[in-house]
Amino acid sequence: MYENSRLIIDSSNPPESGEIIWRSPSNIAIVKYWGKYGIQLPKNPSLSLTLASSITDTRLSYSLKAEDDAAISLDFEFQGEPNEAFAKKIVAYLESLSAVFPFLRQLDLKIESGNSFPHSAGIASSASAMSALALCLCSLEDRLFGTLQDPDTFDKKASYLARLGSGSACRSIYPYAAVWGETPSVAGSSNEYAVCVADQLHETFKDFHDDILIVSQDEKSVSSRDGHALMDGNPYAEPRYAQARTRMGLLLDAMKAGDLEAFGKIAEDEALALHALMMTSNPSYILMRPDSLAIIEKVRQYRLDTKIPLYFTLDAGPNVHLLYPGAHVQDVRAFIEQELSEHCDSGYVQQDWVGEGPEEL
Ligand code: 2P0
Repeated sequence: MYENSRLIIDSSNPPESGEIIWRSPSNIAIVKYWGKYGIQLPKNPSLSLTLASSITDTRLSYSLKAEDDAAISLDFEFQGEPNEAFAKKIVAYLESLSAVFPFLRQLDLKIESGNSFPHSAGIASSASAMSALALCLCSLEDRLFGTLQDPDTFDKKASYLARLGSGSACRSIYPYAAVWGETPSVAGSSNEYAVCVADQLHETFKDFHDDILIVSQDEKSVSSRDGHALMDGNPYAEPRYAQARTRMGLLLDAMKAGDLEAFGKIAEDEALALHALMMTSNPSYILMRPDSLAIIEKVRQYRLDTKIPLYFTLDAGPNVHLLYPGAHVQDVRAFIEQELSEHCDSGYVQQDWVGEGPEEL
């Protein structure tokens, strides 16, 4: 879609060396992406809230290679240290983009990346990391060729590139909320990239919290990549995709109206549907832990007792995300401290909230 053989540096007019830094957040899906085809193309549309405190900072430094060769030249550091495993993945990713960014082979690149949260905590680090890298690459293209001056064009390309790295990353490009995947509910929606739906949100969802209860920091028994692949043999796959399409319309209606009850019901139903799909895969697997269930039961009881609109969602892991409007932050934080942190690994809670999206530093 974005192949462009003209993006080649004219070596008779070499660019100066430079660096680009982007800070990009994670996101939490409310309607979930689970099941894909091709290169991270989704089987159903998804909607996420863009987070603020769970972020990756990525610095891309570049200079023209002294000697022309066709290899990707990359020096990579994660949290201040070389990381071979990540470096390999990033080289493979950059190689896969050679028709989109042919100039990458002309440069010596250094990428330094770091997260605001522990890498292994099960917070979607691929979303913040891949979106930050995609944004750096788009800024580099624009700096070298001036081809991405229009902000919408820039964001769309960054979202497309982030998706090629990790599906859910394409939603992190935008403030407040994004929709990825074709849906009649959002004009211009696409399977190739996400679009921003901030202008469709009731104000409630712009001052909205997501406190992430870290139940376990152990590595997951089944990766998201393998989990997506298992959807291909899942007997519930087709009804699930239809369910997600229906819920997308209902969720957008609820979020436009500021209907927290309808929003919360869809959020919880989606979380449990995601984990039901894992349990009904072949082989089946369970990523929730007993503490995840204990938290869910306490949240539902707390809502009944207090009428405070506190809801949960889950990512592909045991951690529980608590969703609630900013007006209730004091009550909910006290509840977490008194009742829920005992279910967390070393009492660890990552406080997060809906934010304004990535920024160039
Ligand atoms: C989501 N998740 O919508 C869903 C819900 C987790 C649960 O997308 O293979 O890291 O890179 O496309 O995006 C996690 O999977 O998978 C995910 P790839 P990704 O956020």
